Amino acid sequence: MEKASNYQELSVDTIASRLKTIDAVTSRIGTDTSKWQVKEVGDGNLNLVFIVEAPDATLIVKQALPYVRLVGDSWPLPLYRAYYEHEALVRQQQRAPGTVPEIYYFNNEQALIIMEFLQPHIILRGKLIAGEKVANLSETMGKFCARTAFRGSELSMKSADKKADVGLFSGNVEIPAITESLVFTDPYYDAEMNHHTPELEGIIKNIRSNTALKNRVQKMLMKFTANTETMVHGDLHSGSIMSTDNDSRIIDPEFAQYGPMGFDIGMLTANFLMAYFSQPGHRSQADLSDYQGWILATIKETFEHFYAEFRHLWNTERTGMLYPASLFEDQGQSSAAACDDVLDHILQDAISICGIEMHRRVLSLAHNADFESIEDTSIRAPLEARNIMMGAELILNAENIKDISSLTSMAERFNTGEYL
Ligand code: SR1
Ligand code: MG
Repeated sequence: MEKASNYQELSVDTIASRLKTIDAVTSRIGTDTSKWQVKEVGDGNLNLVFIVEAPDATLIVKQALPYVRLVGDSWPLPLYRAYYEHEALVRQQQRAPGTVPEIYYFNNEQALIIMEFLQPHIILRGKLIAGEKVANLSETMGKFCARTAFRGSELSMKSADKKADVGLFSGNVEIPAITESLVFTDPYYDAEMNHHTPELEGIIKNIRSNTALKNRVQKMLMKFTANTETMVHGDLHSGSIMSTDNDSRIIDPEFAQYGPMGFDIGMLTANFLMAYFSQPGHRSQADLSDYQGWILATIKETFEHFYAEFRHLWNTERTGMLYPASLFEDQGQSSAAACDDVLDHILQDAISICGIEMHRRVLSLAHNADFESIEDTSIRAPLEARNIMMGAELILNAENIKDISSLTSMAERFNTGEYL
């Protein structure tokens, strides 16, 4: 890795002069910079993101900042994270082809990735808030989670390659540290940067005084840091998915690391559930139950696609050292029960992660627009309370939730609960 000593932050005004000599750029959008239109559109918590539009093509230019954008330069963050994001994109493209943007150019020193502009895709979270359905979403996401989980693990990879990759990604220290504190720890005490809707005070006090719950969450954190089953996206929420009415792509894997196979699908489920619980703040009774039903069906179908694809890969691509055919098929014995067992273990982790993610988005620093955009806190707070209560149930009773229908039925029950 190069040292980021000559790093210079891009701006709308400097982008043309900075990019005009890069072949990967000019071969796509030409050399006449007077025809380039540049907009900064980054609305995430960490980076600069520019759209550079020219008559024949448009590019996305993403540059890491040396600090957390959401907080400011009081929270420095290493630029080397762009290196890991690029490495993660390369692996995701190999493991789940066609689901991530094509990369055109990477510059480590400038922490810069230039990639495909997805059009007419928009951030999925916006669609969920607007009540728009996305066809094929569950299939894309279920297959993405299954393919990246399976193909990044020693079910598929050669052990030496996988261990080398774990070693490589273990150099990315600061980004997992954000997840370790903001997701797993800060929600459960009065951490400095936390904030929450004032009406939730009583519920939050109960959550933070529940030692059984904190014990469970810390146990999951121990797994998150020690278990390197596969390369996870690491931040698979609805702001990391871009969709049209029938196509979805996955972006922004800068939180990638080796971790539990259930991490991504668990975090994704939490974000679908938060979209579900927040719906009464976004639409009238007339189309509420239809849209909420679609979200729950999406969760269920995402898992169905995940299971089907994982089983398919198990039967066709099990080339790693785990559960080798020599122990099963070559002996004339089925490995189907072993696969079911692995899937049960993934579901258990996913359920716990799901509950924890549901908590952190209303208790910790980085909230989501699903709830935050409901301005009237007397409407927002009871919906967030349902989300918090279900999150606690998921964390405390993960092992009793044996299938995804139990989880969606539970969501319907909490969706009518009054907790304030
Ligand atoms: C300080 S970063 C806060 C959050 O933004 C990212 O998208 C991750 O979700 C992280 O936890
Ligand atoms: Mg992000």
